[in-house]
Amino acid sequence: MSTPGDYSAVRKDIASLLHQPGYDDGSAGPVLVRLAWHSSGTYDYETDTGGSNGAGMRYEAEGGDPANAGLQHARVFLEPVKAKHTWITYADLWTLGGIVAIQEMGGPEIEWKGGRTDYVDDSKLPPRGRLPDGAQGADHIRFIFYRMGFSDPMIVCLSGAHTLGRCHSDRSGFHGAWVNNPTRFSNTYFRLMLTRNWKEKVLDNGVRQFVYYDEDAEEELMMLPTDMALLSDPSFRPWVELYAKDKERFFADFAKVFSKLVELGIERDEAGKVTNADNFRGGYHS
Ligand code: CCH
Repeated sequence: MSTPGDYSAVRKDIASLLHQPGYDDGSAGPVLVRLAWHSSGTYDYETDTGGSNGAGMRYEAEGGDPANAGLQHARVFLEPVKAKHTWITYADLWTLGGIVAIQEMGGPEIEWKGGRTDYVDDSKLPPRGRLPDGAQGADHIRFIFYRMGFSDPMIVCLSGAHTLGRCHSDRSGFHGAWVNNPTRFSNTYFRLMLTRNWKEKVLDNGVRQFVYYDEDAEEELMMLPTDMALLSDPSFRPWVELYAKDKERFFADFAKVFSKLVELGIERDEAGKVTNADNFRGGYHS
């Protein structure tokens, strides 16, 4: 147990659980990043519903969404941290998990503030279908991300997180990693997207993706149809080119846009205190 509000103690414990030799590429990092993103990425500006407040993935309505398949691994990895620092809300823990993982995997430092609530407000529950479908194209990505208030450059920038982790046939139906060093945060996703000869492939399960066989790594790398849409769309593409050649710019922009992502639906006063969380039922708030 730590002092309530001691987020640095929580950060340390998250960092020390990332090394998971028996899991995927040996790190819990990528799936923690996906948990932070899917917690937040259900937000809809117009109706002010969804977002990380409420940690809705604990319940079947949101946790059982096929788009969230596999994220129970991330939640299980974080459970010992919650058991030790009982004062932290799941909503804070799941967003902080992604932030710490990115930094520990060599990515930028990202601003993060606590205070999210675990109180589930039924009127704020997101319907299913709020998260993007990798089988689709540019119109779909815009529809999903504009709803959260992101612009075209921000969409491209956020997509750079696909330099981390992999697709699992038993979770999304897609298969493989985007880069051959998927536990290191970098701009490799953009560089490979531009420079490799991606070929369409239909997997045995009927799912369509794009692949390139990397002879050095002796591994087949992949891109989703939505990833390839960033290349073919004239408004997205210049940003792919910029981030491929300017790693510093990618890191700086990513830090800003990911911190915006985890703040979706969180209202704060000037001192940074959350004003739309139920303090009595929602656990501790600093
Ligand atoms: Fe993603 N992502 N993502 N993604 N994603 C998948 C895996 C990861 C889409 C689809 C998929 C973002 C945007 C999109 C991560 C971070 C981000 C998978 C494989 C699919 C499918 C899931 C599986 O099988 O396990 C689509 C579509 C979009 C947008 O159009 C954004 C934004 C982020 C974060 C900023 C990370 C990390 C992973 C790897 C997870 C793992 O378990 O290794």
